[in-house]
Amino acid sequence: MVTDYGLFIGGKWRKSEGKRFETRNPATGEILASFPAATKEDVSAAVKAARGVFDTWRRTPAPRRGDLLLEAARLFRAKKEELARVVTMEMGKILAEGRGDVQEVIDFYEYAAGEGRRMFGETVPSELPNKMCLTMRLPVGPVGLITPWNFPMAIPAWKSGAALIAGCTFVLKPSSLTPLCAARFVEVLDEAGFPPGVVNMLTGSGSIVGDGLVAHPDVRAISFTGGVDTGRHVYEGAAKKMIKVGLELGGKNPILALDDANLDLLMDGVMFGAFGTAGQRCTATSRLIVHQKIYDQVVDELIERTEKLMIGNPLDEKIDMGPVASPEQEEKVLDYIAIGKKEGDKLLTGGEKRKGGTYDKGFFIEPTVFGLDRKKRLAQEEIFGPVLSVLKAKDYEDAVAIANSVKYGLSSSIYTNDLRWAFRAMHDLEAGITYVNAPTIGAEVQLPFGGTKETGPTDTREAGPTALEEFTYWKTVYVDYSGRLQKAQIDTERLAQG
Ligand code: UN1
Repeated sequence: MVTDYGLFIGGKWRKSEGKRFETRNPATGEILASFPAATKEDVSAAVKAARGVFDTWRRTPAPRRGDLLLEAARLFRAKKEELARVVTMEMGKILAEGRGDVQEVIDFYEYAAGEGRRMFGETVPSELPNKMCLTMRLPVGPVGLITPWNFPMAIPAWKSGAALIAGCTFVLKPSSLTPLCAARFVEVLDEAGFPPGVVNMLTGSGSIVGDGLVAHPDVRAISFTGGVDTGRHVYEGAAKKMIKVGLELGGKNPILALDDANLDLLMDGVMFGAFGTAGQRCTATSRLIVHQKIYDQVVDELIERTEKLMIGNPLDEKIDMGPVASPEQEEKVLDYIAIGKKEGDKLLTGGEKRKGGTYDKGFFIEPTVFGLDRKKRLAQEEIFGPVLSVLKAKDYEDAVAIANSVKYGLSSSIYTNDLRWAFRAMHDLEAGITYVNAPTIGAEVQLPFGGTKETGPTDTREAGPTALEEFTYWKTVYVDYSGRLQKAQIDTERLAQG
């Protein structure tokens, strides 16, 4: 049965005048649900609802806001299996990863709830007597959250959990490939008991809903995860209004394999990093940079392991890798594979769309490995699919130079047993995250997540204690209890003279 969803505005599912669209299972082609493409009027209504309740929500004590987040986390835990299946059916990641997606929601909501009892500011001495100073965080206002399809519950949770605990109300605009995940996510928040208007969701296009949120005068921050071009567009729009913006825009994440690495550990990490979620993570390992001494051995092992991966319907627990998420994704990845073949990059394994039988119903691409030169397009551009490039490095310095030769800087990794290289890599790799002896994926919610270079501005970080920065501003307070006018900088001179 296909559910016809509405838009979630002011605590109710509402009808829209907008055209409807459907969401499908990328493994089977089955239609899962239908949604309206919100109109400009819907955007105004959702922001109005978020603005209307903002003062009540910001005045709700943060620990009490935290209670609601904890209640949501409890409900997510109770529904974990059911929601994981929705993630797998709508997005195509294997069930174990669907469960991981929902677990990340639980983890972050629990973590963010605790922030409600911290959210520390500082007390600072004044230069004048009987006067003190302090700093505190205040919520910026209603915010817009624009989320991608690859972590269709976890990323809405990172953004909304931080916004809610900070005291912001929000309008979520999920990717049009995964509106069902977002709707199920929002249903849980509704059940947890957030006051009407605190949580709102609009499905629809980037040009109407996304741009509409960015431009709306009452939306006071935007958090966006997605591609660089859209991110730049969001950044420009946000600059016009002088609002906060958090951007997380992808990566070309390397694993550096030094000649002393534990090869089994390395191979386990590479397989998970490159082909987990069919390579559709911002943090996916898309380059393997190998020391020349172990290059041939690593390539042989890589081909052997890649060819053993089972591709198929991700609901089947035996399957290692599901489909890519949509026909557009499939076309993009196959185009990159064609570029690789044309530019003379050495195709080591894979490189084809899987055909025949049930494969014809979905978007299945073989896990693919190319051996190539650092300057080639496949070694530079984000592919967002199951395509790994292997590059040969002369030594540590050369490996770092290759790693840093791209425009992105999200995640990175080094496999070595030599502390000297491990510690140097922490400083040398231009990336927001560096793993030692672990692949480029697998970030935990209690730590900052984000990148450098064109992955996004470095002043915001999702997750961890830094998550609050996206949705709050600092208020500085001076309290003068001397009972007379004291002049900073001016009276100070008199005081110094005694
Ligand atoms: C993303 O791909 O945008 O670190 C997020 C990881 C996940 C989150 C990825 N926990 O791979």
